[in-house]
Amino acid sequence: MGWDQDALRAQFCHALSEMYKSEVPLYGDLVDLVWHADAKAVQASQELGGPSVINPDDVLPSRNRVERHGAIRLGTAHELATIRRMFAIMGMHPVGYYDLTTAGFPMHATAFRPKDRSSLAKHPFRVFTTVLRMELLTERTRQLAQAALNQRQIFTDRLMALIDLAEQQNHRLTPQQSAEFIAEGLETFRWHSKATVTMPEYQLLKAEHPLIADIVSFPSCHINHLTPRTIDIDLVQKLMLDHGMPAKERIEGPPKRQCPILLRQTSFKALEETVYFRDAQGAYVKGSHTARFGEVEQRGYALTRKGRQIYDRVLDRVNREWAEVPPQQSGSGVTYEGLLEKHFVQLPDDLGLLQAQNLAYFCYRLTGEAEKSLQSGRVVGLESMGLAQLLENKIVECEPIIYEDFLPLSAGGIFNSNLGNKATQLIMEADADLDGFQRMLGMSIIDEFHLYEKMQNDSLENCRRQLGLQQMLSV
Ligand code: OOG
Ligand code: NI
Repeated sequence: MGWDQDALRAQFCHALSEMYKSEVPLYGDLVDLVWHADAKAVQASQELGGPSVINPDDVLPSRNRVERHGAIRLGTAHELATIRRMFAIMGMHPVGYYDLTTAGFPMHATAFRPKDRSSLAKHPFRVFTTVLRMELLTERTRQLAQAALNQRQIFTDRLMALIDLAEQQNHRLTPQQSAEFIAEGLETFRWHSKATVTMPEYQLLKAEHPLIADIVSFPSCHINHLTPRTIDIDLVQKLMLDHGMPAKERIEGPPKRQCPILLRQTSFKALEETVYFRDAQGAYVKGSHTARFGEVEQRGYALTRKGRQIYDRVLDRVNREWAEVPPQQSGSGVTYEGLLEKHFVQLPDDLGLLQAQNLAYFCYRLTGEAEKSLQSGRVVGLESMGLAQLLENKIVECEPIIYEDFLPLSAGGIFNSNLGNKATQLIMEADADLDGFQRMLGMSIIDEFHLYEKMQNDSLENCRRQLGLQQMLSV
């Protein structure tokens, strides 16, 4: 078979998932549970009948069944730049900048993912990639972190050679090289229980922030979670609790809605695992580390900048009100979910309104009717119609575009639930540092809104051409 970047990405994701299942068996249980929940959700909707019946072929195309995201945490510019080169070979590019100081972490992030529609449709594997911000650490921790990070090499020599080779070959690998690339690439993400620092050093790092210790203390950048996608996250949350999994307290992101938006996430909490530290005599002493977990996500529609502003504002309001609910009043009937429901009415829960008010992104296409009419002759009066009328007259139809990215506050919630809710607040009056991130990365980050807008505009341009219209169509 010839070169197929999408297939390489799919194979890598599958291999990583298998490796993580063997490392963290509870993740395998979670994947099974998601399959079970999705099957149940489809069945329940079919029994219910009516317009909301889920057609498994629509909702669970091959993409949903294989869909995963993962997360890694890096320490240095060299690590970030090399990961960028490695992911590029699999058609994954840095999209979006996430400032995590807003959630209280001395870190920032991007997501490596496919960027065009056809690659996303084939396999949307994405990796949330966090980098430590050295300048935000205290002097002592920074020195320790730098020393530990400078002596580790998270990429095998063979992987480095394969990356060089691929870059010389126009980002292509032979089948033999692809197989090697997967095997060598997995090593970067593999778990190692032998720390590169001593126990006192680990404790020092951890006291400043548990995530600093996680990033700095080990010889690889172990994958810290993988996340299958579900069509019913509320059911998954319930099943996790029923099965006695250590589920986090609540689902992150927007509430359950008719029109799902952005991203809802939940996870089982990180497990405490045995690790070994070398002592002054070179002998290993037993300790423990808590970092690795399993997560589930339900994806909804991508919001425009305008829609996203409303989302951010509403969520901020909810969080502020929630922070004001005194703990002793937890029996007062005020729940976080209740606040979400109450305030999210500000964001229309109706496909037509989301479209008409330009709050979400859509792909447009001609209706079957319109295509037939066009084939049998000209459709008159088109020139005077704008997009709204074309939609109203059922000449054009639209479908919401799925959100392919992440949410910084939700990420913070996921991080936090894995820190035993100790939420160590460190420096954090710090500003975002997109420039600094891009310097470490060695290239610019792609703006996610730009990608959605382009998909929408391309689809509108297609409609325009098919209809033979002069003027451009816009929302
Ligand atoms: C990344 C947390 C962010 C998500 O789904 O929002 C994330 C991490 O824990 O390293 O994966
Ligand atoms: Ni995640």
